[in-house]
Amino acid sequence: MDQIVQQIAAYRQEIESLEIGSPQQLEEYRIKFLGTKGIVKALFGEMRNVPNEQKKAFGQVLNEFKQFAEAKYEGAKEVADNGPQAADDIDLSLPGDPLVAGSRHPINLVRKRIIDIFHRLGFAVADGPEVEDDWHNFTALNLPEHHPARDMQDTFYISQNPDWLLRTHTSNVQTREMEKGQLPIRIICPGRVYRNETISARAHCFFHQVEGLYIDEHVSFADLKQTLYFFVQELFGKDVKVRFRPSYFPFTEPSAEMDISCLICGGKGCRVCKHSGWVEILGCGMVHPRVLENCGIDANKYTGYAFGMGIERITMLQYGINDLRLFSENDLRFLKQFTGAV
Ligand code: 2U9
Repeated sequence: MDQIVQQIAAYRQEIESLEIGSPQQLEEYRIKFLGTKGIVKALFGEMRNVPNEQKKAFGQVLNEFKQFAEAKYEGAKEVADNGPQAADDIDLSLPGDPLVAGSRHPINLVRKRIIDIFHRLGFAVADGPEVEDDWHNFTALNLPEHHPARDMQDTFYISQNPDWLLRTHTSNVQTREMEKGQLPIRIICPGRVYRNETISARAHCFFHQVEGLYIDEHVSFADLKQTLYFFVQELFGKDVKVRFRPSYFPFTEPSAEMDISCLICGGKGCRVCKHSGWVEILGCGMVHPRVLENCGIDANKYTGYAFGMGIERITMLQYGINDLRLFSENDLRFLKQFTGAV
């Protein structure tokens, strides 16, 4: 039986490589393989020589081969009868398949709104690398060597080079801009940042920030407060109240966190604001003189302010979203809810 099975495999290859291009070739094929004196019929005749215990398996091989040979015939006959579908067979007057219009991702919606507001205040958008060296992400920013933020637990390092990492904030764009030495500087830096966090409803290993930097002569904390107050009024409406709380960041001195009155309860107290009436929205401060000097700027002549915010956090507040993971799961049931938003 092995010999016949090998023979069938060879016939299969022959059929596969056959090109049937004319009605005459089609008829020749039919006679050779499917005719009353054809190969398929002859193979079925071999059944009587096969031992009883192998008959079932052989029958299966034969049937599959027969179907294969017939399918080749039917396919070639279809082309011979109707010809291959030509371009002019297509009816262009039929309605097309509907194109479903996409929509902006909520993170990009809010990112755009933030950029537009700062644009009106004279801020330009600056961009920089997501794979950064230690200097631009940490050292220049007065983040000392043993600062916990540098720990492997918090930062993704690039294995080929211990000096490279995935930026943990977009501040690297500002340090690079400052090093260019063209003053004044008035920029915002939107972008993706990476932190080695366990993924949960409140944390992810990547998220998006917008940071801002203004450096010139005589820039004061009052300028910072007024700019940020204008920003939140534009974003959340004129009724929003702000408060600044003292804080600490290695790259700013003095430093503060800015809260806004809770958008859900209007400041009365609810679950979102943990019954305080306030929600934290960003961090800010005057650029530390050591950071200015690190980047080649004369700290006796120039001062500057900086601020940073997480876009996910602002988007969650604006739309009442309670799980950070929704932003990166590509679930259309979530994303479609932003169709039409501008
Ligand atoms: C330079 C100098 C100073 C940027 C700043 C913050 C305060 C801040 C956080 C907000 C939420 C990061 O996304 S978040 O976790 N940011 O609180 N960022 S001041 O300060 C700079 C940046 C660059 C050269």
